[in-house]
Parts: sequence; structure tokens; C-alpha cells
Amino acid sequence: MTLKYRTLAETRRGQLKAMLAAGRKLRAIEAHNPLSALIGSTASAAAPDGTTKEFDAIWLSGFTNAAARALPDVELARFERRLESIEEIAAATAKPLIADADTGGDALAFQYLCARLEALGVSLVIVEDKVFPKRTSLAPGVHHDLEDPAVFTGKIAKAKAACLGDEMLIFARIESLIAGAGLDDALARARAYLGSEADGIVIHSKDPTGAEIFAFLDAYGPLCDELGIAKPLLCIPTAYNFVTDRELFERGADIVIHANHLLRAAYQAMTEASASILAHDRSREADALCVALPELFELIGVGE
Ligand code: SPV
Ligand code: MG
Repeated sequence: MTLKYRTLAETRRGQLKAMLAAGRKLRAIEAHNPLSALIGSTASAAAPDGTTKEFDAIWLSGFTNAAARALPDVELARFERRLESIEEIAAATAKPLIADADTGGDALAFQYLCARLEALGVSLVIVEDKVFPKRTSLAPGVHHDLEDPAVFTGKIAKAKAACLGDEMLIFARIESLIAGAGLDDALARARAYLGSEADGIVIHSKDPTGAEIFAFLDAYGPLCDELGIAKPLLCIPTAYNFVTDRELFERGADIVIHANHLLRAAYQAMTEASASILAHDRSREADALCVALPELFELIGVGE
């Protein structure tokens, strides 16, 4: 870890809740190890209005955590192993952390997981309404079993009760659209989860046209109005990435997660650099694909 970008669990944990309470719209970038978290945390770009944009939080993706180990995203990582990798990332960035809990296992396993994540200073835990062990959401032709909504909300209620404070949020992730169960099922689940202990809702979709997600977003505001309950909504626009964050915010999303892009960017550069070294019988041509060493030293330090 670098000593430059750190914070205390106590300082970090409540930040996301405070940002949402202030009405902020938030962007998160995926990390699969401490270096990718450092890169995502220090990334910036000029916004059209002259301000500087940064990511507001780091997404501790289950998919890229597994992919970095050359494993499928099917909840194979053991509890302690997953926590170790989250702890390593937490030591490398001061940004708020959003943890992907997958299904969280059964109610007891999810209680313990949330207790440990709270102690690490995680700001938001996302748990999905599939049956353990889940299958990855975006792969074609995969069958998904959805959890009974009452079992799922019961699990969230127990985990909330197991937390020592009220700073760490737990969002309920709806997988109806991923499982092919349709918009009506997604909205029925949104209704149930809005009335539960969950602090917010995640809606996921793999429809590349965006029609599915727009239909849900159009119905979510009126549903909240009908119930008199407003909870933040989070989207993961990997499949419909022609839509900008701004448009998703304007259509009612509060948080957007770019869920796997640093791992995929690294994969692409590693593949091209490997082929280039073989093709040219030397590494000079691959330099164009690689960070210069001084830039890497600047980020991680040289131990002086
Ligand atoms: C992840 O990044 O692990 C996610 C998002 O849960 S997705 O892979 O699209 O399901
Ligand atoms: Mg995941």
C-alpha cells in the first residue's frame, strides 16, 4: 500500500450516506486490487463547466475480484479471502467503498459479512436477490434462481440489526430483469424492498437498448410517491453504456457504478503488450501500451 491515500474507517464509513443526504448524484468505479483502487481514486477529468470530475466511490466488484483470480463469478471466494482483499483495497484509497456482497449466503453469513464490512469502514453493501450460489448476471444463456422476497428482506433486516451503527447502508439489488422475470416482477420486488429495512434499491439489466432500464426508471418515481417512501436508486450501465451518467441521473438514478472497466482495460493492454513483445522480439514497441516507470513510482512511492 502507499501511505499517501489513506483514511480511517470512522472517517470513511458515513461519507456516502452524507453525500446522498446532501442530494448528490454519485459515480463509482470498479477496483479489483489496491492498485486499481488507487488509479480509480486519483483519476480526474475536466468537466464542461470548468470543474474537475472525480469518481465519488470505489466499487468492490465480485465479478472482477473473481476474474482477477481467473475464476468465474459464482461466489467461490471464501468469506475470509474476500474480506482480505477488501481490507487491502481499503488501505490504498480514501474514497468511500461500495461492497458487492453477491447473495451474501444465508441470513447468518450475511450478518457476519456486514459486521466485518462495517468494521472495515465500508459505506454501502449491495446484496442481490438471487439464491446462493448465484450465477453471474451479464453472461448470455445463464439460468438465475430468484430468492423469495420475504426471505431476502428478512436477511437484510437481520444484517441491519447486526450493525453497530447506522452509517453503513445496505441496498437491495433486484435481478428480475437479469433473470427474465420481467418488469412487473421487478416493480413488485421494488415495492417490497422499499417497504423493508433496505436503505436503497439497485436495478440491474442486460438489455443493450436501454428500454428495460428506462421503463423501470419511469415507474420507480411514481412507485415511491405512491408509497410515500423515497430511497436512493443505483444503476450498473455496463450493457447499456451508450447512456451517460448525466442522463441516468436526470431519469432518477442516484448512483451509477462502472462495474468492471479497470480490469477489462488492464486485460486489453496486457494482451496487446504480450503479443507485441513476442512479435517484435523486444519490449520497446510495447512501451506505448505501458505506464512509464516514473509515473508508477509517483503513484505508489519508492520507499524513500
Ligand atoms: C459485479 O461487478 O460484480 C457486479 C455487476 O455485480 S455485474 O457483473 O454486472 O453483475
Ligand atoms: Mg457482482
